[in-house]
Amino acid sequence: MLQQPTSHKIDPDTGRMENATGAYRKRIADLSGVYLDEAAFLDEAGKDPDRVVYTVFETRPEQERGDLIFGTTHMAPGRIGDEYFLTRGHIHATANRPEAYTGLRGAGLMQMESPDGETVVLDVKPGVLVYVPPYWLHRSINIGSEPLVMSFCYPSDSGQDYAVIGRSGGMAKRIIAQGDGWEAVDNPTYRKRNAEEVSRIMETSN
Ligand code: S6P
Ligand code: ZN
Repeated sequence: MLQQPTSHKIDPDTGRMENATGAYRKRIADLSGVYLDEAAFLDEAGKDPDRVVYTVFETRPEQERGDLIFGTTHMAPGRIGDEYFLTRGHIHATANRPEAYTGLRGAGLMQMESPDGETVVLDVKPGVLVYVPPYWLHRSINIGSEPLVMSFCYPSDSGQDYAVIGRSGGMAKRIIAQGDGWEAVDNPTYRKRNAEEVSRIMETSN
């Protein structure tokens, strides 16, 4: 049976998307191990573990294949030590599935990493669409002083693999505050994926 076309008003201030089929929040306490400065993390988590770092509204379709999942991410401004608030980051579980993000409010970055460790960091801001190609790990970062709101859209059979980042000790770079701007510095806990790990990722495609 055919699905009916739908329309989804998005509030660029809050990221709220009408007619979403789901929503979830990530609080500071949910993000253990994501940030480099563990002492600063424990300090912030101790002050207010329920502080919301980001909220995702999404619409998941009825069809598991050949359809689109779309929604919004709203991320508060903030830092853990020198590191800006960020999403957990992942690669799509079926790794050759892409994604498109469009900035709606605020100033953000999309940090992308290829399986063999190349980093590309692109601005996400109102009027800018960032394309995350197949096979790239991705995470978004709020480098501004107001909320970052983005919309996203990706194939419904993508899935998310979060463990890939944990296994390599984080992503290759950390985005930290530097003067009035930001800087990408080497992540001291990063371990580059070996050839076998890279080919295992490349094989998770169909
Ligand atoms: C899913 C897509 C977004 C993120 C969201 C939160 O493929 O990239 O919906 O899930 O921005 O990020 P994360 O890394 O915590 O899932
Ligand atoms: Zn994704």
